[in-house]
Amino acid sequence: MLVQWILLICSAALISSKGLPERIVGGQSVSILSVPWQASLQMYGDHHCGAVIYSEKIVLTAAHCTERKPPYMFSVRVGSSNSGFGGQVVKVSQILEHEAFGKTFAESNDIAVIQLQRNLIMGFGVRSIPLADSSPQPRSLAFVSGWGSIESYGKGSTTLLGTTVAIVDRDSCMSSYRGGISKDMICASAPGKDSCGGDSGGPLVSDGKLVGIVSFGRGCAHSEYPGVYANVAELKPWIVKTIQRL
Ligand code: 4AZ
Repeated sequence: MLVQWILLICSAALISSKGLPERIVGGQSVSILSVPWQASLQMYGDHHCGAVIYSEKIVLTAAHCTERKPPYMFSVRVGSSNSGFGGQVVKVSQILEHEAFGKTFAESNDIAVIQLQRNLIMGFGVRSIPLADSSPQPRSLAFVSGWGSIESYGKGSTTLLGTTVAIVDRDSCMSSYRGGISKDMICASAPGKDSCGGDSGGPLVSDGKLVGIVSFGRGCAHSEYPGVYANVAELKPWIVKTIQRL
């Protein structure tokens, strides 16, 4: 009887500690049904980075997630709130990274187009998202999601997390990063909230459009360093042209 009580108390403690709102960084659990364009880019079957569903055959991610690695190492999981099981898993057939990735700064043009071996079955929890045509205004709210760490240098989360951040104006982001921000980047932050390691390649969505792809930052939720994202509106001509080449 005593053993049962100890077990019960231990499991209750475990469950309640998992319920703490210390997710993505400063976020909460979200269902794939509310961010159905979110995908997990897997390397040898393990979550490696986020990705975004563009169409049945195409997902987008960050170039630093695929950097020079061959397609056979990768697959994509969609339609599941958990990065380790459920939904659909489809193998990658081709990866095209931005030719100017890492040219101006280490993370310039941090975007790659991924073609899948077979079509995704679209439906509940599996949907594409349109690309933004113009960059959102500073202070616009945007939602970022992923299976990344809940703190700087921490472990990834197996359940999907998300949080709301605000677009930061270019000049103030420039001064935070001492000029290392190019036009193909856009910054976003909120006190105690941020994307983090393992969220890279995932979506930043504002007003129903994909405005950013998680790229980098100094630490996570650091008050002086916003999260930096590939600026989808600026990169849209490259994305469209590259998909036509596939
Ligand atoms: C990373 O290492 C990473 N705070 C991604 C996003 C941010 C920081 C680090 C933004 O993948």
